[in-house]
Amino acid sequence: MLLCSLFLWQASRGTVKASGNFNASADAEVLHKAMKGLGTDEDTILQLLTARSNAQRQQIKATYKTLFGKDLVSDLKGELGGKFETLIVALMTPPITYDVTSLRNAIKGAGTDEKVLVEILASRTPQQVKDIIAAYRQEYDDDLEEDVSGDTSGHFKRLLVILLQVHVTLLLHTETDYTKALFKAGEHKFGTDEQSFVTILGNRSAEHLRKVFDAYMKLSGYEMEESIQRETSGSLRDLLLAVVKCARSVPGYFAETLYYSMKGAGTDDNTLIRVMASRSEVDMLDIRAEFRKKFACSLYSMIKGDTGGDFRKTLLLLCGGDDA
Ligand SMILES: *[C@@H]1O[C@H](CO)[C@@H](O)[C@H](O)[C@H]1NC(C)=O
Ligand SMILES: CC(=O)N[C@H]1CO[C@H](CO)[C@@H](O)[C@@H]1O
Repeated sequence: MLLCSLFLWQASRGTVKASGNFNASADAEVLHKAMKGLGTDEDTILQLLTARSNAQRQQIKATYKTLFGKDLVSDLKGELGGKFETLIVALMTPPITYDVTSLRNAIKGAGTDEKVLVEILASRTPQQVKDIIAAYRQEYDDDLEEDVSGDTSGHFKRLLVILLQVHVTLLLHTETDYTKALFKAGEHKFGTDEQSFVTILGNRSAEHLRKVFDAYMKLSGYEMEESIQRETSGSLRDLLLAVVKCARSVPGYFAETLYYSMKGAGTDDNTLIRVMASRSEVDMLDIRAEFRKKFACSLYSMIKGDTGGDFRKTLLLLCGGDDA
């Protein structure tokens, strides 16, 4: 019941929607024509793909293969380049596969891209995490938890592993017990008992965690975020903050993530692409609303001012409108 209404709610809060009179063959032909001969009609490609749901894009890909004997994504890669290509390929990838690929690259690349681990594992629903673990095993014949453990350390690793263990029993204690433990962990003691933060925040019920935050505020006089800022550092701090922010509001967390990906000199294109591609069908309308509440400009105007060309145009279509 809850899952069902959550799903309906999510499905209706995206900016990208399934096209009403969809014809995969017609779309495959349009894309083929846009890539035929000399030069590429980028505008046709980006207009068409942002006006289809991810599921429809998969149908276009299959039909393209049947009609032309070629892989649509390979053809797109051959014609496009740079961050525009990365964004289009992201849109062509099914959501779970996209998360799995992002995690794999974050772990297996040179060094570990902790940002990607934090963003995906803190924000996805328990069911999505389950699907990600299964798809990761199927795709790479590896265990995601083992790979994450092998690449991280300390309490950061411990909380990531807890977030991956979606099957563990939740909510055994009352809020008051938790809050007292947190308070003892964060504010009463000299130094910090990070283990307590990690264990308590690893309990994935957002509703439960929000009650804990309220009780914590009453008891300590501090917001959870303030205590985390003061008592922890580095990747662990980033992960704890992401978990707290996602428990308060997932769209709010992504609004901040998008803002900081574009703020200051240089844009974090990978984060911008990942969030815009993965949330466009889920909760982009809510992200825009949260963005407008938190910051002095709209998401639309910030994207417009920060990037250029076909890449910018595609992002603006995914954003789906301005909020003055
Ligand atoms: C879909 O498009 C193809 C190619 O343009 C066309 O031949 C076919 O009749 C269309 N199908 C429908 C149901 O409109
Ligand atoms: C995932 C997680 O951290 N679960 C914990 C939730 O809280 C109970 C009670 O403290 C723990 O036993 C669980 O391990």
